[in-house]
Amino acid sequence: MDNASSPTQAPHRAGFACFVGRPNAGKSTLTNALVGTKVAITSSRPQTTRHTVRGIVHRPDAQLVLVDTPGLHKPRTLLGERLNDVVRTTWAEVDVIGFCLPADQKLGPGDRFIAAELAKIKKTPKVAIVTKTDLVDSKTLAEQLLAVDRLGQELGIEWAEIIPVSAVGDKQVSLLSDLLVPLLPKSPPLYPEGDLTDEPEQVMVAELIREAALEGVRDELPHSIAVVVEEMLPREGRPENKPLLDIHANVYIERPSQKGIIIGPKGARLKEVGMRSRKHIEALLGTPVFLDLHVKVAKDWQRDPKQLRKLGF
Ligand SMILES: Nc1nc2c(ncn2[C@@H]2O[C@H](COP(=O)(O)OP(=O)(O)OP(=O)(O)O)[C@@H](O)[C@H]2O)c(=O)[nH]1
Ligand SMILES: [Mg+2]
Repeated sequence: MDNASSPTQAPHRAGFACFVGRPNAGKSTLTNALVGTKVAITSSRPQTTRHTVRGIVHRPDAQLVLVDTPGLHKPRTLLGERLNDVVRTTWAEVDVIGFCLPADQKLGPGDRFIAAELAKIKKTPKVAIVTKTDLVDSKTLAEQLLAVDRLGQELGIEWAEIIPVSAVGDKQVSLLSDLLVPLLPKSPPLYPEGDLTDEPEQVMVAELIREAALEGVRDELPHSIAVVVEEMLPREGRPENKPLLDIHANVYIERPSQKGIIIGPKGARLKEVGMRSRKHIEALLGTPVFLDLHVKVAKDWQRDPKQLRKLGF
């Protein structure tokens, strides 16, 4: 009898865990920390994630598929409504839900709203994850853990676990995966070994450009930015050992007045965005890249069903 079938060894498990929480709670950063690679873009602006991103954690005993979702919030646009729908559909389909609450902010109406929604889903185990613990002292953290426990009691949610983590400080991240695995069903792996995400390359590239474009912009502008990769083609006539990938992408904004901000004086900002994202894209694809960025206006795309469809929502 080989080891795999010995009765003392736990059966292999595989399944889906989704992270939910309000915008900026640290869901995508935690997803990346667990996977060990950047599969989801992150930023200090709320509502960075706009579609579900799957990150895959491979372990000898289990395959944990993390589904990072957009932050759930009060929708102000059609895009916002679409994002919230995506989140709700996702949590109906997963084996375990990880509810992310930042340690550095008192529980607010946004968290209560999500918790009340989660309370309606009876069958799925829920783990409360207090994120960003590196930002607070131990007293504040203890108070937050108690508050989360009380929130569960108030709403009739029985947390399978309450766990504090820091994705940036790498505290308790692997413990979190240890706690999630037993909540998954017994199953062989669902994805091939080595796959870290099922995101198409073109989407990953667009997201890396959007991440770079988000840096340093303020107010409403982050929400107005969308990126679409139009074409990715190997440059013809290059020697085999010196390939170059041409990437053409459009950066969309909502109003002509935003164009100047994105492009910057003499194109300096757009150039910076190109340089910064190109580094990440080259690391992702493992090949030198020529990145051609164009800024275009898609008028009020967040509210326009036709434009939303064109941009992939
Ligand atoms: N200090 C600290 N900062 C963190 C930690 N996790 C996330 N952050 C920061 O919090 C901000 C938001 O992180 P994200 O991972 O993008 O948050 P999110 O929940 O995915 O946000 P949305 O996609 O907008 O819903 C970023 O600036 C992160 O760097 C952490 O463990 N410690
Ligand atoms: Mg996110």
